[in-house]
Formats: sequence, structure tokens, C-alpha cells
Amino acid sequence: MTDTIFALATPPGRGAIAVLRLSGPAVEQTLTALGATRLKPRMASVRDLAHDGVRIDQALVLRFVAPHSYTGEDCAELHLHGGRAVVEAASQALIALGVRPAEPGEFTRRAFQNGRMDLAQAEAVADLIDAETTAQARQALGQLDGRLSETYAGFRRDLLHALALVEAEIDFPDEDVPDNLARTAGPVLDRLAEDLRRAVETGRRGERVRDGYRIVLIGETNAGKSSLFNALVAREAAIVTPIAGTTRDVLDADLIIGGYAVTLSDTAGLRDSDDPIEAEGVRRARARAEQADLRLWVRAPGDPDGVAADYVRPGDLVVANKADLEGAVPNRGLEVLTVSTRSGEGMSRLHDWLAARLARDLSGADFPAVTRERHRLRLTEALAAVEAGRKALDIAPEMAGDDLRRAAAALSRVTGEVGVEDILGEVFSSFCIGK
Ligand SMILES: Nc1nc2c(ncn2[C@@H]2O[C@H](COP(=O)(O)OP(=O)(O)O)[C@@H](O)[C@H]2O)c(=O)[nH]1
Ligand SMILES: [Mg+2]
Repeated sequence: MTDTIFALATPPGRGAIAVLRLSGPAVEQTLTALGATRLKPRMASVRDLAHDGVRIDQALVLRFVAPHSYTGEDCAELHLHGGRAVVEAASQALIALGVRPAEPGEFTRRAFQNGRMDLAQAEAVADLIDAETTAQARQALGQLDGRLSETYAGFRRDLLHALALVEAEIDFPDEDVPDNLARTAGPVLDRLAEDLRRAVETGRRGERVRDGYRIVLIGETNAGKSSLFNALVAREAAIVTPIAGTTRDVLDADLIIGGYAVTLSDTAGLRDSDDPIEAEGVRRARARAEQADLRLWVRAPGDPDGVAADYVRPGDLVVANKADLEGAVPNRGLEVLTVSTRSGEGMSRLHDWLAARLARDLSGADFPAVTRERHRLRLTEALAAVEAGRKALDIAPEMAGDDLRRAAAALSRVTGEVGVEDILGEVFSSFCIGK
């Protein structure tokens, strides 16, 4: 039998109120033991809570009766005065009454297991709690509404439709099985493959919104990368000196530009070095530049073209720094913005440029985007199976059924309809306690 759990649902520490949340079969009897009786479901009531004759608090109590609750079980919320001693006393009383402190994510896990939400929605709960930008929150809300799950369900419907066509043909074979199938199931699979491909692509965008868009500063030593890094993060995070080769490690900072989460990285100047520490820094700088969503090539007047030229891609930006000094900066066909981190000239234009780029790459009318690598891997798997099934239609239709079933299984794993146990740990381990 499931046990009854509780957790503090508000942040620990002193506050106006603290909410203790309970879920499980013993909720009603626990409330009664604490003196909270005659509670109407979903109605807030003020009750004096006490245990063993000792008063705990005058609290607002809410009761939810299964299955009409977050977890689908009997639930309650105790809205206590938000002092540490009150919360402590209430927690001790609950433990004494046999109610167990919840594990991280245990409430949402129960909600999933009781069919109140699917896995993609459970992940959205975690994302919404962790959201620090409006874009992250908007994306998570869309996913919580079930829009992402609906997209996956649509894929599965198309797949099962194609599978039914394939099986019907094979069960009642005549000469023209491959021809008939190419006519009936073929277009369905072609369309599905196209949709899956598009979903995998939105996955890159969704993950960037969720985890941060990666911008890397690269360039020659002394171009002013670290100065620019400090200016953008608005603090002296990186060491700036006139000595070439000052920066060795990759420095990361999280910031928000135009409502989007960004991870900005400062790197070592790209040059050959005999110093093994600097050489390792250069190697890391290159690796970072390759993975980034955008590279800012920081250049000062007189900088040689150097190796950075090998790392920039179309769409990257040249930031021509040291506008206060004389000299031209060649642009190598890229867009150029002129700034001076010393005088501040051009910095607001750079900021606007970055905000516009983020909006271009990350906003999408076709939310919901796929938000996690876990989803993207499964979708990619489903896509490969659909493509294999499509090929099999023409040559060996009896094989196509297996491919399509494999694709359906991959999709089901995303929302947690099959193969659940091995992914539950992964999904719920990142939750905070009380959710
Ligand atoms: N004149 C001028 N010097 C700058 C400007 N930005 C940075 N510097 C100087 O350039 C040198 C190298 O800067 P740094 O940020 O460490 O460059 P990095 O090696 O690319 O990280 C330092 O002495 C900075 O003070 C600028 O806009 N104008
Ligand atoms: Mg530096």
C-alpha cells in the first residue's frame, strides 16, 4: 500500500506563510488527529492545529479528495505561519503520526503514476519551477498544457494508421501488395517523417530556450575579449591585462538578453603557444567555438586574420573593438559592429543586435518546441524507424510492420506510456522536494 507523504512546498526559512503539503491514503485521519475536522473539500478553513495536547498553529487548511487532486490521491495543504519553529513543530507532529517526508519529485511522480499527467507534462512542472526567463516559462507552460504531448499523440496516431494499412494489405495479400501500399501508407509515412524531422529541429531551439543559448567570444590575444565579457555580464568576472595570454580557462557566465537565457563564454586568445597551459586553453576555446550557437569574433585594429577565421561561420558577428584607436578591421564577409569596451561606445547597439538574433533563433510561433535531449533522441529514433519502414514498403512490406512498431515504441517512451521504469529515475531525480 502507498504510504502518506508530506513536504514543505514553500522555500525553507522565515516567510509570511509556509505550506506543508500532504498526499496519501492517511490524509484525512492525519488531519483529524491534528484537530482539523469538518473540512469541506476544496474549501479553505481556519483550524487550530495541535498534537498531543500542544498547540502548533492557527492554520488555513485545504483538503482535496481523491481523485480530484494534484497527485490523484487524498491531499491536503496546511498553510502555516511561516516561522521555522511552527514548520518544525508541524513536521514533527506529522512524522509522529506516521506520515513520511517526501522524496524529491514524489508528488509529481504520484501524479504521473495515477494518470494525472504524462511524463512530458511532469517535466514541464520541473521546467516551470526552474524557469528564470519569460521564454522558459512560456515554453514550460505550453508543455504543461499538454501541447507537446498532443503533438506526440498526433505522431502516434499517424503511425498506427499507417501500421493498420500495412497489416491489412499483408493479411489479405494479392499480387499488388507493394503497389497498393506505396499508394496508401506511403504518403502517410512521408508526411510523418517530415513532421518528425521538423520536431527534431524545434528540439534544438527548445533546448536552447531551456538551457541557454551559447555565445562564445573568440579572437586574437589582447583583442579585448575579456573586457567585452566583463562589459556584457556587468561585473569584473574575467581578468583583463595588457599581457597577451592572460585568459586560459574558458569562463562561463549566465545572463539574460532580451528575455532569453544565454551562456556567454570568454576564451583564451587563439594562437600557437609553447606554454602547455595556454595551449590547453586554446584547445578548449576551439572546442567551445565549435559547439556554440553564435561566435563573436572580437578584433582590434591591426589584429592579424589569424586562426579565428577558421572558426567563424556565416551568420557570426565581428565585434570590432577599440573604436577609440586608429585602424581598420577586416570583416571577412561577416557583419561588423564597432564598439569600445573602454568608452562604452557601441555597447547598446551590440546588446540590441544580440537581442534581435536571439529572438530570430529562439522565438517560434510553432511552440511547443521539443525541450529535452531525451525527447530529441527518441524522436530521432522514431524518424529512423519510419524511414526504414518507408523503404521496406516498396521491397518487403512484411518488414515494414516491425519498423513502424519500433517507431511507435520510441514515441511512447517520450510520454511514458511504455518502458517507464528506466526513465522515471532520470526524470524525477532533478525535482525539488515538495513537487
Ligand atoms: N584602447 C582600448 N583598449 C582596450 C579596449 N578594450 C580592451 N582594451 C585593452 O586591451 C588589453 C587586452 O584586453 P583583454 O580584455 O584582456 O583582451 P583579451 O586578451 O582578448 O581577453 C587590455 O589592456 C585592455 O585594457 C578598448 O575599447 N580600447
Ligand atoms: Mg582574455
